[in-house]
Amino acid sequence: MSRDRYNAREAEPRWQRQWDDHAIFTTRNDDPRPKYYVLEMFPYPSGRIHMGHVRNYTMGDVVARYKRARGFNVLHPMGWDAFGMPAENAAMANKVHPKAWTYDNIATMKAQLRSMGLSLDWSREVATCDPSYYKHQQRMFLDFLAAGLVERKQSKVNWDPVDQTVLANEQVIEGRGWRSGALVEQRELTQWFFKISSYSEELLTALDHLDRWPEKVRIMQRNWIGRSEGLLIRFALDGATTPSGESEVEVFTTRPDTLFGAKFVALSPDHPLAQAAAKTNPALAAFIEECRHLGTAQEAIDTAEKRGFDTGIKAVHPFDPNWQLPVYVANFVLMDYGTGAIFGCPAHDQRDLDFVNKYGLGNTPVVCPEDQDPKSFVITDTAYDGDGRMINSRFLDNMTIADAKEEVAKRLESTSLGNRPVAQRQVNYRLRDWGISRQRYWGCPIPIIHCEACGTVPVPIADLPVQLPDDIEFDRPGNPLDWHPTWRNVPCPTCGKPARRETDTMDTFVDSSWYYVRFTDPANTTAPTTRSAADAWLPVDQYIGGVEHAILHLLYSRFFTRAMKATGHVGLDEPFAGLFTQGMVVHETYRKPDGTYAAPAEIRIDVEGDGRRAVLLADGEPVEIGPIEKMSKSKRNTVDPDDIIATYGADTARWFMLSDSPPDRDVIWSEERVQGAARFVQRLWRITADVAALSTGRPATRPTNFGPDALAVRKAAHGALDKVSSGIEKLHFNVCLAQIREFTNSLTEALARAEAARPGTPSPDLAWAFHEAGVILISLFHPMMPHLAEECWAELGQDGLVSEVAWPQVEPELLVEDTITLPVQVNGRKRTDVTVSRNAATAEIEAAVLALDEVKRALNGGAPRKLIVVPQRIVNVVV
Ligand code: ANZ
Ligand code: ZN
Repeated sequence: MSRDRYNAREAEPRWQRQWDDHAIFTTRNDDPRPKYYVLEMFPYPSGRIHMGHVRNYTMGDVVARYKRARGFNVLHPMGWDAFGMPAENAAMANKVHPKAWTYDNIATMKAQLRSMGLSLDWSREVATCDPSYYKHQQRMFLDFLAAGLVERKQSKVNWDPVDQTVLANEQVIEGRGWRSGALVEQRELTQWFFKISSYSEELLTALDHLDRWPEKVRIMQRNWIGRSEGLLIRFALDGATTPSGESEVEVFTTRPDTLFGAKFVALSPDHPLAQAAAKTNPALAAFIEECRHLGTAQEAIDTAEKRGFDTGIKAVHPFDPNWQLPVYVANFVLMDYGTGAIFGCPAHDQRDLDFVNKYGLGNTPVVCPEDQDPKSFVITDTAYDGDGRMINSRFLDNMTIADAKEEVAKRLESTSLGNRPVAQRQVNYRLRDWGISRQRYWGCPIPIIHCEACGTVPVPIADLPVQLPDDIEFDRPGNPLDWHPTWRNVPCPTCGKPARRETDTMDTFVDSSWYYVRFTDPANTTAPTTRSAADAWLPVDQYIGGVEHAILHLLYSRFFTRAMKATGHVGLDEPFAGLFTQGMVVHETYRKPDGTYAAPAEIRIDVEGDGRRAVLLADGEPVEIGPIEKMSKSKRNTVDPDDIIATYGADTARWFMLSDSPPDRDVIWSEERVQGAARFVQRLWRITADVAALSTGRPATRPTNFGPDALAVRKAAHGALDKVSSGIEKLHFNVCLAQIREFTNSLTEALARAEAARPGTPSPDLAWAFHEAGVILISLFHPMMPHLAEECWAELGQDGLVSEVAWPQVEPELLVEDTITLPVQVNGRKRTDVTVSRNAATAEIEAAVLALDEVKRALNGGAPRKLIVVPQRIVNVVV
């Protein structure tokens, strides 16, 4: 062959230029073909792409290229989630402007993405830090505000004392700020909120219809929304024990059945009754102050030691006026859930049990598992929260939990305290409103002006965008916008008097909550969306990204779409019809004798017998091979996509990423396996050359008959085509790749056989079949290795670009693999063939033979004298 090695380094940029020159990935909104919107989660412009991006974007690209070949008008855009703290951190550390830092990173990463050969429509690129993007976000904030979906309220927030900013609960990890790692404090601040909690029920029930989402993600969202049905119960207080004659406290419970196991009532440290009691009780006041240092995050509260303080107040059991319960203030009771007060039933709630075991309040089990004897059933260290029958519960005894809940609810609903029922049913959600205020510079300014006379005044839409000032200093902690000499000073839009701008900017999760909508018409300068375009393109048919976004980003986007619908910007509720969460890219770690990590590029692996040994390239010192972990800078186990692309080419990297594991599992990066992928690239190149050589003499039109060799080649090709097509539809990429390898093997063998039998000139039907197989093979691997595919396509003498060619059509007849064709003889002479299932019973074969025209003619209406079936070989009819 003329060129026996495929040179990816030379070929890849050449094909990328071709695609660009022909703008073949630019998508038009007025294209009449059916639409398909495939989207990968857009990157944060951190500086360089990493292997996680390579994996994510390769998967999306396979889908995009496949759907395009299947005749869809495919939208496959890319942009930048470009606001956020790292740009400010870089500004503080390196004296570079966040904007310059961000746009430099975008330029670098865009070049890297281009080198991957992704079929993206770059004409729709957006960066969320661009005023042409955030202008519309500000507009929607104002629309949401007018629609009652935004609220300004005092709230307790997680305050990161190092970054000097508010953190969402989710940004607090084990009591520390997600970026700074500083211990989080609680502060009372006035913040802007999106009222996501108004949609709790809807966001929950709609999950049932997201049948192309992973079940695990739906479960996580369900838990996050956290719906619970329960009872609000008012406990009377013994007036003699309360600070100023308070007469009752209301609790929320999901387990009213356990009321007879109650041992105490507990209040949140922020509960008004706790506050009132603290006024005259300095020790209690000190305890409450201590609780303040715990974050507002659920996790911090769950993991902290359960502590309480006995207020001396006594509550009265709702079913027994002579039964008093001590009232504690406890650190595990949240003010913003339920009523901020609970009754504790230690036998059936672990927190309550930990609590009573600490304070010596004892426990009484009231639910007994079916397989236990109620007389001997005791609880010591582990609460029982399973099913069972009621015990120790007076009129509830022997009931199921469900019946007991109902009985308690009924009785308390019809008993009164004061002149209201003691209890009332209530549904609660864990989901809190979304606090979006951040005290940062590099974010979307909240378009509000504060006026002493008029209050909070929306910036008039005509004045948008409220643009970030460029001249900004990062010389002290806090919000740089607060220190700007002039930016905040503006006249009030309503009264004209001097007023000041809101200096908080929006949580960056807002930016990523609607970018997929903006992609449908990013050129619209007057409105966030063009309704016709948004409605035509949405929902995203296939969204692909990391499972780390399973809760927040996806939930916020689902809310945002609904809010955009309520304000007329889109016409649908659910933005992502199909969701796929890919696994991570993981790699071995290498530790030097001094405990520091070595990078993969710094070591060499020697294989000795069945063991592997790592040594430092520099000095041959041994290095310990550590566990396989997610690629991360801290463990230095990263591999730079640029290096891989430079060494092997993008196609090899893409192929490897898809080949080694199911796409939802982690893939272990292994240099040896990457080399395997690189060898396969060369193999495909050689096989293309062989196909080209052996198919030159093929007939111009499709032969009507194919001999067994040609038929076998065609069956292999169509079988692979069928399986790869359905594999891509199901995103089972690794299965597709295995199919392509298998097909390649069988084609290699067929080519070798043909070459051995008739060097250089196979029969015309076989030559035709080889060519067809070559076309199918290239089409099949094109979505994964597009550059190589273009090169092979040209080598095979095909016209145009394979990126623009239609997906081959399967011929279903060729998929019937489990049949066998037997010659049929009549009185010793072959008359015809019969095709039957390979494992057909003799009677079945006989029936099929008797139904053949040739045999019927020979029998002339009579029965055969003999009918002999030689299994797998031949059939003889004796007339
Ligand atoms: C008595 C009880 C007995 C409870 C028992 C549980 C088990 P979910 O399902 O998450 O809604 N609770 C109520 N308000 C609370 C607050 N502000 N802070 C901390 N805990 C609170 O949880 C509801 C249960 O959590 C309620 O039911 C209450 O304890 C507690 F065997 O009431 B339960
Ligand atoms: Zn005013």
